[in-house]
Amino acid sequence: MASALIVIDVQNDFCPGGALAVEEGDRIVQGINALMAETQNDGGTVVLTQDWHPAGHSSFASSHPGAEPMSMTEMPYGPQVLWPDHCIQGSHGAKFHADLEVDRADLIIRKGTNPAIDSYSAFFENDHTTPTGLEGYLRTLGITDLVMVGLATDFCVNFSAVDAAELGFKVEVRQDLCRGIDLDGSLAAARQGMEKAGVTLA
Ligand code: VGL
Ligand code: ZN
Repeated sequence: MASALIVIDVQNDFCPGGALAVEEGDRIVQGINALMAETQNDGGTVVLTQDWHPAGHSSFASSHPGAEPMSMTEMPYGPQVLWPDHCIQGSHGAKFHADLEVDRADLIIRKGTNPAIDSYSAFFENDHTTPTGLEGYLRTLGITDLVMVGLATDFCVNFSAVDAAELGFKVEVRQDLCRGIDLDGSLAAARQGMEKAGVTLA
C-alpha cells in the first residue's frame, strides 16, 4: 500500500489577514508540518496544491460588473460562487503560509490557472472533466491511499476528496487539520457529500 498526503491550498489569502481568509486557517500549519514529516518517515509522498489564478479570473466578483463577492452566478459549467480577488499568480496572497515546510513537497500542483474555469478540486477543474494531471502522477507511483488536509474544508478539500474517492482512491480527511469557509451551510453539506462518496472523516 503506497500513500500520499495531499495538502490543499495553505496559502496566505486563505489565512487570517488574507483576501479570502478562513477563520483559524493558520492554526493548522504546525500540525500539517508534523504530518508531512511523519508521512515521509513512513515512505509516503507529499503533494501540495496551490490556488493560482490569473488576474481577472472569471471566478472573481470583480470580473462581473455589479456582482458582490460571495454571491452566486451561473457559468457554462454550472453554478459558481463569485469570490473576492485571491491567489493571483505571483502575489503575496498566493504564496504558501510562511511557516509551512514547503521544502518537504515531492510535488506542487497549481490549479485555477484557466481564466474561464474555476478549479476547487486538485483533480479536475469545475467542469468536472478537465484533469489537472494529479491522478496520473499518483497512479504512476502506485499510490492508492490518500490523506487530505488544508483549506478550505467545504470547497477545495471537499471537491478534492470527493473526486479522489470517485476515482477509486481510499481517502481520509483529517478534519482537525482543515478549516472551512461555511457559506450558507456549505460545511455541513460538504461533510454529508464526502461521507456519501465514501470519504473517511477523521
Ligand atoms: C478555494 C474558494 C476559491 C479553496 C479556492 O481553496 O477552498 N475556495 N478558491
Ligand atoms: Zn480560488
